[in-house]
Amino acid sequence: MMFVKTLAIGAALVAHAAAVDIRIDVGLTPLTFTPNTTTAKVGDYLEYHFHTATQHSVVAGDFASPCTPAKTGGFYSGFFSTTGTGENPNVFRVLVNTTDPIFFYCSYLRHCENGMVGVVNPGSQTLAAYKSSAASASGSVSPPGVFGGVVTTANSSSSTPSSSTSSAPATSSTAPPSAGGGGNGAGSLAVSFVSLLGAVGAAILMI
Ligand SMILES: [Cu+2]
Repeated sequence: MMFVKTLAIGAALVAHAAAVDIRIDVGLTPLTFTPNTTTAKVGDYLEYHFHTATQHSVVAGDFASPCTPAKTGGFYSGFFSTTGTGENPNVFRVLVNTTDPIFFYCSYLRHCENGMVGVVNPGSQTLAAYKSSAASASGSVSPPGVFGGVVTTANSSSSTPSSSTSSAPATSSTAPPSAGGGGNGAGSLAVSFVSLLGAVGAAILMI
Protein backbone atom coordinates (compact mmCIF):
# COMPACT_ATOMS: atom_id res chain seq x y z
CA MET A 1 0.00 0.00 0.00
CA MET A 2 2.81 2.34 0.98
CA PHE A 3 4.65 1.24 -2.16
CA VAL A 4 1.65 2.20 -4.31
CA LYS A 5 1.51 5.59 -2.59
CA THR A 6 5.23 6.12 -3.22
CA LEU A 7 4.73 5.23 -6.88
CA ALA A 8 1.88 7.73 -7.19
CA ILE A 9 3.99 10.48 -5.64
CA GLY A 10 6.86 9.57 -7.94
CA ALA A 11 4.60 9.75 -10.99
CA ALA A 12 3.29 13.14 -9.90
CA LEU A 13 6.83 14.43 -9.53
CA VAL A 14 7.74 13.15 -12.99
CA ALA A 15 4.65 14.81 -14.51
CA HIS A 16 5.64 18.10 -12.88
CA ALA A 17 9.22 17.93 -14.02
CA ALA A 18 8.18 17.16 -17.59
CA ALA A 19 7.97 20.78 -18.87
CA VAL A 20 11.39 21.72 -20.19
CA ASP A 21 13.30 24.67 -21.60
CA ILE A 22 14.31 23.99 -25.17
CA ARG A 23 17.44 25.91 -26.06
CA ILE A 24 17.68 27.12 -29.64
CA ASP A 25 20.89 28.93 -30.60
CA VAL A 26 20.53 31.69 -33.17
CA GLY A 27 23.47 32.38 -35.45
CA LEU A 28 25.85 30.00 -33.73
CA THR A 29 27.03 29.25 -37.24
CA PRO A 30 26.08 31.73 -39.99
CA LEU A 31 22.35 31.94 -40.75
CA THR A 32 21.27 29.01 -38.62
CA PHE A 33 18.97 28.05 -35.81
CA THR A 34 20.47 25.18 -33.79
CA PRO A 35 18.58 22.91 -33.67
CA ASN A 36 16.41 23.95 -36.61
CA THR A 37 13.96 21.12 -35.98
CA THR A 38 12.73 20.16 -32.56
CA THR A 39 9.71 18.82 -30.74
CA ALA A 40 7.99 20.49 -27.81
CA LYS A 41 5.05 19.82 -25.53
CA VAL A 42 2.46 22.31 -24.36
CA GLY A 43 4.01 23.97 -21.31
CA ASP A 44 7.60 23.76 -22.55
CA TYR A 45 9.53 26.94 -23.28
CA LEU A 46 11.49 27.72 -26.43
CA GLU A 47 14.51 29.70 -25.34
CA TYR A 48 16.34 31.53 -28.12
CA HIS A 49 19.98 32.43 -27.45
CA PHE A 50 21.54 34.97 -29.81
CA HIS A 51 25.08 34.91 -31.12
CA THR A 52 27.27 37.04 -33.41
CA ALA A 53 27.59 40.76 -34.00
CA THR A 54 25.28 40.35 -36.98
CA GLN A 55 21.72 41.08 -36.02
CA HIS A 56 19.18 38.29 -35.87
CA SER A 57 15.60 37.88 -34.77
CA VAL A 58 13.05 35.12 -34.51
CA VAL A 59 9.52 35.44 -35.85
CA ALA A 60 6.80 32.80 -35.89
CA GLY A 61 5.58 32.33 -39.45
CA ASP A 62 2.97 30.50 -41.47
CA PHE A 63 3.98 27.54 -43.60
CA ALA A 64 1.98 28.92 -46.53
CA SER A 65 3.73 32.29 -46.64
CA PRO A 66 7.37 32.01 -45.61
CA CYS A 67 9.23 35.01 -44.19
CA THR A 68 6.00 36.72 -43.13
CA PRO A 69 4.58 36.65 -39.58
CA ALA A 70 1.95 34.12 -38.53
CA LYS A 71 -1.54 35.47 -39.12
CA THR A 72 -2.73 34.33 -35.70
CA GLY A 73 -0.81 34.04 -32.47
CA GLY A 74 2.90 33.84 -33.03
CA PHE A 75 5.82 35.73 -31.55
CA TYR A 76 8.62 38.13 -32.40
CA SER A 77 11.84 38.66 -30.45
CA GLY A 78 13.01 41.96 -31.89
CA PHE A 79 16.61 42.25 -33.14
CA PHE A 80 19.51 40.94 -31.12
CA SER A 81 23.23 41.16 -31.69
CA THR A 82 26.35 40.76 -29.59
CA THR A 83 29.63 42.58 -29.16
CA GLY A 84 31.13 39.80 -31.21
CA THR A 85 32.09 37.37 -28.47
CA GLY A 86 29.83 35.03 -26.58
CA GLU A 87 26.09 35.28 -26.64
CA ASN A 88 23.76 38.15 -25.89
CA PRO A 89 23.04 38.26 -22.13
CA ASN A 90 19.33 38.33 -22.96
CA VAL A 91 17.30 35.48 -24.34
CA PHE A 92 13.82 35.33 -25.82
CA ARG A 93 11.49 32.84 -24.13
CA VAL A 94 8.27 31.59 -25.69
CA LEU A 95 5.74 29.41 -23.91
CA VAL A 96 4.62 26.58 -26.18
CA ASN A 97 0.81 26.43 -26.19
CA THR A 98 0.19 24.08 -29.10
CA THR A 99 1.49 20.85 -30.54
CA ASP A 100 0.77 22.09 -34.07
CA PRO A 101 3.84 22.87 -36.19
CA ILE A 102 5.43 26.24 -35.39
CA PHE A 103 7.56 27.55 -38.23
CA PHE A 104 9.90 30.42 -37.47
CA TYR A 105 12.45 32.56 -39.29
CA CYS A 106 14.98 35.35 -38.84
CA SER A 107 13.64 38.61 -40.26
CA TYR A 108 16.97 40.44 -40.61
CA LEU A 109 17.83 41.44 -44.18
CA ARG A 110 17.62 38.34 -46.38
CA HIS A 111 18.40 35.79 -43.68
CA CYS A 112 15.03 34.05 -44.08
CA GLU A 113 15.30 33.86 -47.86
CA ASN A 114 18.82 32.51 -47.38
CA GLY A 115 17.55 29.65 -45.28
CA MET A 116 17.58 30.93 -41.69
CA VAL A 117 14.39 29.10 -40.70
CA GLY A 118 13.31 26.44 -38.23
CA VAL A 119 10.33 24.46 -37.02
CA VAL A 120 8.93 23.04 -33.81
CA ASN A 121 6.76 19.92 -34.09
CA PRO A 122 6.92 19.44 -37.87
CA GLY A 123 4.23 17.27 -39.45
CA SER A 124 3.48 16.68 -43.11
CA GLN A 125 4.65 20.25 -43.72
CA THR A 126 8.40 19.93 -43.66
CA LEU A 127 11.16 22.38 -42.91
CA ALA A 128 12.75 21.50 -46.25
CA ALA A 129 9.58 22.63 -48.05
CA TYR A 130 9.34 25.83 -45.98
CA LYS A 131 13.00 26.57 -46.64
CA SER A 132 12.66 26.03 -50.35
CA SER A 133 9.64 28.33 -50.67
CA ALA A 134 11.40 30.89 -48.42
CA ALA A 135 14.19 31.04 -50.98
CA SER A 136 11.80 32.68 -53.44
CA ALA A 137 10.02 34.93 -50.91
CA SER A 138 9.85 38.54 -52.04
CA GLY A 139 11.06 39.90 -48.71
CA SER A 140 11.18 39.27 -45.03
CA VAL A 141 8.75 40.93 -42.62
CA SER A 142 9.42 42.04 -39.04
CA PRO A 143 6.35 42.69 -36.87
CA PRO A 144 6.14 46.23 -35.45
CA GLY A 145 7.16 45.23 -31.92
CA VAL A 146 8.21 42.38 -29.65
CA PHE A 147 5.31 40.11 -28.71
CA GLY A 148 4.37 36.54 -27.86
CA GLY A 149 7.36 35.93 -25.57
CA VAL A 150 9.59 37.52 -22.99
CA VAL A 151 13.03 39.07 -23.35
CA THR A 152 14.81 38.14 -20.16
CA THR A 153 18.30 37.73 -18.82
CA ALA A 154 19.98 34.48 -19.68
CA ASN A 155 21.50 34.28 -16.21
CA SER A 156 18.99 32.00 -14.60
CA SER A 157 17.74 30.23 -17.66
CA SER A 158 20.84 29.86 -19.84
CA SER A 159 23.39 29.00 -17.21
CA THR A 160 20.96 26.58 -15.59
CA PRO A 161 20.59 24.31 -18.64
CA SER A 162 24.32 24.33 -19.41
CA SER A 163 25.44 23.92 -15.81
CA SER A 164 22.72 21.40 -15.11
CA THR A 165 23.75 19.35 -18.13
CA SER A 166 27.33 19.41 -16.93
CA SER A 167 26.49 18.93 -13.27
CA ALA A 168 23.80 16.31 -13.89
CA PRO A 169 26.33 13.61 -14.85
CA ALA A 170 28.41 14.59 -11.79
CA THR A 171 25.35 14.13 -9.60
CA SER A 172 24.54 10.80 -11.15
CA SER A 173 28.17 9.71 -10.90
CA THR A 174 28.16 10.51 -7.19
CA ALA A 175 24.85 8.65 -6.85
CA PRO A 176 26.20 5.14 -7.62
CA PRO A 177 28.80 5.17 -4.79
CA SER A 178 26.10 6.08 -2.27
CA ALA A 179 23.84 3.45 -3.83
CA GLY A 180 26.79 1.09 -3.59
CA GLY A 181 27.10 1.99 0.07
CA GLY A 182 23.44 1.12 0.49
CA GLY A 183 24.10 -2.07 -1.42
CA ASN A 184 26.87 -2.94 0.97
CA GLY A 185 24.51 -2.37 3.86
CA ALA A 186 21.95 -4.61 2.24
CA GLY A 187 24.73 -7.09 1.53
CA SER A 188 25.79 -7.29 5.15
CA LEU A 189 22.15 -7.63 6.16
CA ALA A 190 21.80 -10.49 3.70
CA VAL A 191 24.96 -12.08 5.02
CA SER A 192 23.74 -11.88 8.58
CA PHE A 193 20.39 -13.30 7.48
CA VAL A 194 22.19 -16.17 5.77
CA SER A 195 24.29 -16.78 8.85
CA LEU A 196 21.14 -16.63 10.93
CA LEU A 197 19.60 -19.25 8.61
CA GLY A 198 22.76 -21.27 8.99
CA ALA A 199 22.48 -21.03 12.74
CA VAL A 200 18.84 -22.07 12.60
CA GLY A 201 19.80 -24.93 10.27
CA ALA A 202 22.52 -25.98 12.67
CA ALA A 203 20.07 -25.77 15.53
CA ILE A 204 17.62 -27.97 13.57
CA LEU A 205 20.38 -30.45 12.76
CA MET A 206 21.32 -30.54 16.39
CA ILE A 207 17.80 -31.46 17.48
CU1 LIG B 1 19.47 36.32 -38.90
